[in-house]
Amino acid sequence: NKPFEALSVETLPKRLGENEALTERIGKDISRWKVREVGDGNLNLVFIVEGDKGAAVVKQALPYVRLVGDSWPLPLKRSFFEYHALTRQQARAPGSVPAIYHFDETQALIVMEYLSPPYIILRRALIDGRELPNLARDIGLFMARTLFRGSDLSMVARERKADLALFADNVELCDITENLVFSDPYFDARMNRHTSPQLDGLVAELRADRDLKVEAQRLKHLFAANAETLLHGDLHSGSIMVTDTETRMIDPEFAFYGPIAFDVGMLLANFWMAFFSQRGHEENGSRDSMRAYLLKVTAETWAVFRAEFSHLWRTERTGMLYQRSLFEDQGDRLGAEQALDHMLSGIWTDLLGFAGIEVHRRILGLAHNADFETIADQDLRAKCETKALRFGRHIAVNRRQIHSIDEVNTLAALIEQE
Ligand code: SR1
Ligand code: MG
Repeated sequence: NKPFEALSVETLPKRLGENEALTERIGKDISRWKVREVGDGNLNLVFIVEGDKGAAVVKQALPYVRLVGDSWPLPLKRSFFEYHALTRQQARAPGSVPAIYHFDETQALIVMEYLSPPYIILRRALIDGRELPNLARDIGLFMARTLFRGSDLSMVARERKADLALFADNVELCDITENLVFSDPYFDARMNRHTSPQLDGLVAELRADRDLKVEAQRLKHLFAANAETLLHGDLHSGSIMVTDTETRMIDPEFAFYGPIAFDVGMLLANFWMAFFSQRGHEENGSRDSMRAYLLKVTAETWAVFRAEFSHLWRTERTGMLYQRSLFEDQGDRLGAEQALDHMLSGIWTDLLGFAGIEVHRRILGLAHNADFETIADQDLRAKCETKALRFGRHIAVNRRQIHSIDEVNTLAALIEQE
């Protein structure tokens, strides 16, 4: 095995020209290969390689955080976790992730299906004001299936424990989340940046908000200690690709065992941020319909998640938790339903907390969202961000008192109209 070396547009054909997984799909004649580097994420290199027969994506991890540079080293093993998460997601929610053709651990690279146009990143589609009819269904099903089937509700305990040990080594990526999401936004951390100076007052207010800080740390505790299921770990709208009718999840390099509510909360937060940013994208007309659509998507995603999770609970509960022998086999169907209600209610309360702080970190921390970043008018952008921050604070701190997604969406609409 040759030691790791980062690929470049120039070196890729020579270095991967003998790779059968790749040549099988795109053709053997490397003189005909066209290579583009398209990575616009925070961490990795992403190449699209096109040949006579077709195209594929080559994704390679770098030994540092691309967004920051080599002053922030980051281990290559994240590629290993991404590969193993993708294979599990494919097994648990078939068709929801790109097909994987090849993995090279030493070179930290994954060769996978190219989701060609009209596929685009969901975040882009939402900024453009596109309403996608199947989005909520597809994501709701993906989350319910992967999160249920990766937990002790479904898996053989021994296998789950082995898997938990495997992913436990994804320490550095968890560390990013633990700091960037749960702590940094609430003090003057080195890498924080908020781009609208109009937010200074509110930022000071949030950092002095004891209830919020305590809640954020309770959520961090939950994130770190509740190894409930294999999470995607970074399920935001930049980690999802869409066409008008199809949806695929990508980029699970942050995968590890954590609370079910984390993926769901992070995802819903990204819909709410898209909602609060729409006012900044009205150059070509009102986004009233898009705002209504986004709230509908949050409600529908949660409804689909609940329905599918409940269905799996009733039909696939083969793990060591809430065994059928305790309930259904004794004719006690209500007992199993009671336990399901408890579980869903816990997920609901926690997801609101995770969603609230995800909103905060995307405006106050290191890694921002194009939803707000692409609003050219600084005052307008600051207004959108302020509303999102207030919303995030409210749902995080009051999460135990909020009982339905309609309540949350009513609140979001009220704040948005202020
Ligand atoms: C330094 S990495 C910053 C963020 O990018 C990733 O997509 C994760 O969301 C992470 O928190
Ligand atoms: Mg990513």
